[in-house]
Amino acid sequence: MKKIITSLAAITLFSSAITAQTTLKNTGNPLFTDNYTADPAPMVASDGKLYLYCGHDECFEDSVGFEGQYGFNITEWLCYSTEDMQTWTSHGSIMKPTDFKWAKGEAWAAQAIEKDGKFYFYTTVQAADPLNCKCVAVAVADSPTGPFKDAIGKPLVEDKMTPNGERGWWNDIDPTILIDDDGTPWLCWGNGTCFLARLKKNMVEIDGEIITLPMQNYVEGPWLSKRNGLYYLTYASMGKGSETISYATAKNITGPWTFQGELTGSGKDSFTIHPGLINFKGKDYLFYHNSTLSLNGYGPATGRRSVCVDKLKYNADGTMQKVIQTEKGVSK
Ligand code: FUB
Repeated sequence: MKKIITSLAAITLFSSAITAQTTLKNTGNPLFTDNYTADPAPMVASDGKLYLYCGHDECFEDSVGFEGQYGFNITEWLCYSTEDMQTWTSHGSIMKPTDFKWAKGEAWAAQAIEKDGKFYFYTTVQAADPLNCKCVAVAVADSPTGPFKDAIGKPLVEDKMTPNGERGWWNDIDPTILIDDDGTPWLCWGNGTCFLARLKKNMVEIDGEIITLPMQNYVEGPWLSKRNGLYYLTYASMGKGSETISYATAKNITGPWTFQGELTGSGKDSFTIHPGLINFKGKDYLFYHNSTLSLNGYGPATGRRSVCVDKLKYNADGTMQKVIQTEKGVSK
């Protein structure tokens, strides 16, 4: 095993659930080898730590995924944290899709953000009857590691709110959240179509119209960020047979957006790739996933992905340099 679990650091009690925290050393990519992990979403909290949220890929032969034997089977979201990118704490599961009473499963991509001492977790689930569609859900917690609870008791976005999307009931996945300099929260999401909406300052209601952002070669997995007054929309784009990461920039979040090309190639052995950009302690990083890890006798597969991280560099004009995916990652 590439990484060694160095200690059982703590046992934390949250709402009668027991979460074992383990400490992991960064020895390169993939970053975590205690679990299969996908759709990385980094967040820097006011406690100075970087928290990394991801889906727990659990596609195994005896557990058929909802896209077939080697497809996705993602039943919970995991959280990891670090103070230095070298030593990571695994906090285990922070939420399951079925914690949303109206959902029946599928822990697809998510992103968390801190506002006024609360942590908002925007995520994707499959709604149960009568909706039966992919939905954007929102949960809230007092701590970055939960416990997270459904914030509104219903979907934040459901299929009937996005009739203009080309993928129908499949549209409403992969939310990304940005709080603008004036305090306005913006939510962006979508598969096949990239949707954008303003949220009310309470973080849990759409404020006004849902618009679409034309993005070249767009598939899914948008990630909103802002740097030096310039907005960035980084997303999974269609490459040659598998996804790559591309990005666009804009002076106004509602557009026009300028396509800036590919930021990465495909994730090794993975059809999907999913960006998560963060500036942490003055350095920029791109999180993504590939499928190179063999764990407990199971090899790479569509539904057995692993989070990776590499350095991200900006040019003087604000464009990003192409990220080369490395095995060393940001390990020392
Ligand atoms: O993990 C399930 C889906 O795969 C995500 O929602 C997409 O972004 C893709 O990574």
